[in-house]
Amino acid sequence: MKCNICKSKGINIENGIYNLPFHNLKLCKEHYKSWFEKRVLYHIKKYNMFNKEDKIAVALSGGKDSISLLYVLHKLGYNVIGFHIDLGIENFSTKTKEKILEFHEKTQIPIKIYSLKKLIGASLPKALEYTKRPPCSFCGAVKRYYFNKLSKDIGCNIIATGHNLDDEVSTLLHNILTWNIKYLGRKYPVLKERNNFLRKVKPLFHVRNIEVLYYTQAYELPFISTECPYSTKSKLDFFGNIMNNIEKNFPSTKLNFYNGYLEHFDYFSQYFTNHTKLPDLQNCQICGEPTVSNICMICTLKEKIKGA
Ligand code: Q46
Ligand code: ZN
Ligand code: ZN
Repeated sequence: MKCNICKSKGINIENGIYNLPFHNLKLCKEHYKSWFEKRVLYHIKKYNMFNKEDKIAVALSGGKDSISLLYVLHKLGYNVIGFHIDLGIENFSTKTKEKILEFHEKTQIPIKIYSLKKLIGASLPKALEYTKRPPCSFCGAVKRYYFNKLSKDIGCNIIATGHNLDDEVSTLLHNILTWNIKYLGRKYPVLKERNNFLRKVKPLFHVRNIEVLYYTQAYELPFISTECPYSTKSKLDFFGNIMNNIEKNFPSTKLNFYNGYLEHFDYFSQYFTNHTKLPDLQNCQICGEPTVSNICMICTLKEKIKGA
């Protein structure tokens, strides 16, 4: 195989050639890096996600996607900071934190690590005893609250997450099959700021899983590859496998499927706005964050934990 740009030769990725059949491209390591970075930049600009004056908080889970996102945005010269919440899940959280610190040592990119135990008075496993919500739904709500609040506290105005094309198409397929208009009307790669919620963006929405993995390999970026013990990814993996099978027979289906959604987004968004009454938001009387009731879910939880 030869790099399409510089014509250097290799047999496979170990020999420095990245084969990207879905783009009809073969690239050496250096050209892969610049190709990846240019594409991310192109989509940031095309969707008007942010610019060099913005301060961007990257929600870091420690996995390959969020690690790559933080790295690529930093390489592109954006003002970024990584945010991680240590959930206190035995083994898993310690290993994740170690990888994030290793990444920081290697790259010197600024990272803030917060401990859930310090923030709410309990680790995730302990806090789950105070709720009936499924672990990931509860954990997602807690992280959303703190990413929003803590990012603002240190002057960030954008939150970026590492969702990639494979994540997006498997959730899209699932939500089309269930006609979940609430999802279809709101999952654009840019979710505008409103009511004290920061703007949220997904700069890797067009990048395949494998391309993100290649990027971490090209720069030898450390990341955690074990799954969180509470993960319920199996359902999404099921839809992801369906998409992989379709793509095998009909290359580029994933990208076309997602681009089709983006083209029709205004239609879904209009439909959603016309048919759904979003609850009025107010500021929590304790912490000031947006909420549907007088006291937000986190402040209520903290009170429960304190009183236990
Ligand atoms: S950390 Fe939290 Fe994930 Fe673990 S409990 Fe679920 S949501 S799987 S990204
Ligand atoms: Zn090359
Ligand atoms: Zn509150």
